[in-house]
Amino acid sequence: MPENSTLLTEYGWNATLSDTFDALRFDSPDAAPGRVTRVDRGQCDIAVATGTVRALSGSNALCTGDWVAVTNTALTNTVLDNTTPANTALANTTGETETPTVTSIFPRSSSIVRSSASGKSEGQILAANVDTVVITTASDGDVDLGRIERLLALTWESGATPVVALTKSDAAPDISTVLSEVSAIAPGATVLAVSAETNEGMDVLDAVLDGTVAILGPSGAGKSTLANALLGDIPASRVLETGRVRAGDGKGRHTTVTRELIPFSGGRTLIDTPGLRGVGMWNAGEGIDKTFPEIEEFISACRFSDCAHNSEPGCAVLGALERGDIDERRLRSYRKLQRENAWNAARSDARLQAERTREIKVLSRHIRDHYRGRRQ
Ligand SMILES: Nc1nc2c(ncn2[C@@H]2O[C@H](COP(=O)(O)OP(=O)(O)OP(=O)(O)O)[C@@H](O)[C@H]2O)c(=O)[nH]1
Ligand SMILES: [Mg+2]
Ligand SMILES: [Zn+2]
Repeated sequence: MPENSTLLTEYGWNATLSDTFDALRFDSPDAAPGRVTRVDRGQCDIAVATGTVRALSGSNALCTGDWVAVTNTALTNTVLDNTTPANTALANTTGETETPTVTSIFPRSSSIVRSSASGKSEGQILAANVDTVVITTASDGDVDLGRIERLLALTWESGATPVVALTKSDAAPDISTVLSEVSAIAPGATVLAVSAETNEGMDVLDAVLDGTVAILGPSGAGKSTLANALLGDIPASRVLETGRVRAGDGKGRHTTVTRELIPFSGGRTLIDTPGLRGVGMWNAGEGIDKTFPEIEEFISACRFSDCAHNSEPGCAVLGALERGDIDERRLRSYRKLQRENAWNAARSDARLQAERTREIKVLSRHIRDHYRGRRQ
């Protein structure tokens, strides 16, 4: 382990990561290990053993939670605590500036991916190396079961463990009904009613959170408020900003704008995230199956292996629906996520195909020009 690794330990540094780093360092012996705490516009904040540095991401597509090898951190002679914005470039002894730069990313133990909001055909990684995802929903208004199922599918697919937190339980008119409704659609996941106001359920929530914890959910669900409650006594400058919801529909105002990783008790870290507007399925087939185990159970019994469970003869899923073994809303939700997943997969295939065709065209033009050049 590098000297003075106490700070990194707060960010989750351990012996396994240290071994990975030793293997990665091969190409850049002066690099130091660090963890990405925030990313914006080609730059990122990285926690290293001596503090936090502002670094260039190099050619790497980084996201919050990534472990990286970064060069030029030795120039950070000022040890920065977490209350100061990270430094930019620092002058070295000869007066030149050398900006800390990420040279490589550690392989990710998990990544939370959704189909990108921009309509591009790639997935967007929301956070990396996450162990627990807290799926938040405010319990004082209408609870969107379909959205919880989406987030469950995304979480199961990532390899992280989901915990569903029904926030603002102090303001819920009937929390026990919400709790049983949501528990019924989240098989295998812990579902808790919590209040940052009265502290209800906060101890239990704290106890089930492990490793790197990402808090996801729509704007106004109370993610940052929950994060602050979990963080407990922290300097005022580190308290996350929270915002009131709209009076009419209880929607939030997108107060949080970056995904930020913060160390918290027990060597764990917390990632607060901006409110999610939409969560598209991306390569989430297994996650979807795990979200709907009572449907998945029947699929192998369908007559056709490519059964879409719509009207196909010999469909075991529709049989189960008729017998009342499967809930109709669940089946609709399942079909919707499956369709979306298949569509996004086809879209990315089509794009890869188009890219390949274009490459071949460019290549053949090069070859043609090359031979033409030789003939002249
Ligand atoms: N009554 C009550 N209100 C809460 C609770 N938790 C959060 N709120 C309120 O809900 C509103 C939104 O809280 P935030 O923590 O900013 O929500 P957020 O999910 O971080 O929202 P974005 O950053 O916009 O995504 C604020 O007015 C909070 O005071 C709670 O446990 N009880
Ligand atoms: Mg917030
Ligand atoms: Zn079927």
